[in-house]
Amino acid sequence: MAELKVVRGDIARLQVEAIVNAANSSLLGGGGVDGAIHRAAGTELVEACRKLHGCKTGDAKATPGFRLPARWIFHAVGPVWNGGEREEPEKLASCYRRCLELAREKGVKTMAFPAVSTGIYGYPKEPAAEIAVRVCRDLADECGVERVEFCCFDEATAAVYERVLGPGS
Ligand code: AR6
Repeated sequence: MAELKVVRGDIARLQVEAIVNAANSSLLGGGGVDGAIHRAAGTELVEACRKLHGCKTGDAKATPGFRLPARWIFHAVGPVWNGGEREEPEKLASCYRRCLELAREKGVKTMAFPAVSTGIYGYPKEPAAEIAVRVCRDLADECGVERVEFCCFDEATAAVYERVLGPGS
């Protein structure tokens, strides 16, 4: 069974094979975790992203990690929260699923996700964490992923993930 755990801090510094970026559909950078990843990876990242010609909501695309410790960055585009009736849960689940599929494609065994969509995009933290954990529990093993780290930037997000993951997380 894959290990699912909570870690605190800046995802750009994590020693895992792939980190996930909470991007927007242009893939050309932005604020939040996207800005932090672009700053840490260096300007080659935006050049690589430009060649991908954007990404639809619910999908994800891979680039190298450039100056990051991680070898890969999976750029996922989460939904903007609009009250929950516009397929936001399905689109968020699809982001996590696509990142696990990219992990399988690239042979990645250790990866980290930020809390996609829960910052600027406004998705409520608790239901977002429930989706993240459910999709990773369902698919990590079949995608060959042995460890998933949920990287939480703030204490409140970490507490939500710890609750959702249950004792021992
Ligand atoms: N490491 C880990 N988590 C972080 C970091 C970091 N360095 N920085 C912020 N977070 P957000 P979204 C957390 O807003 O809601 C960008 O402009 C943050 O506290 O980064 O998917 C993109 O270009 C929150 O819990 O992403 C898009 O336009 C989580 O990461 C838009 O924001 C996600 O917050 C995407 O919005």
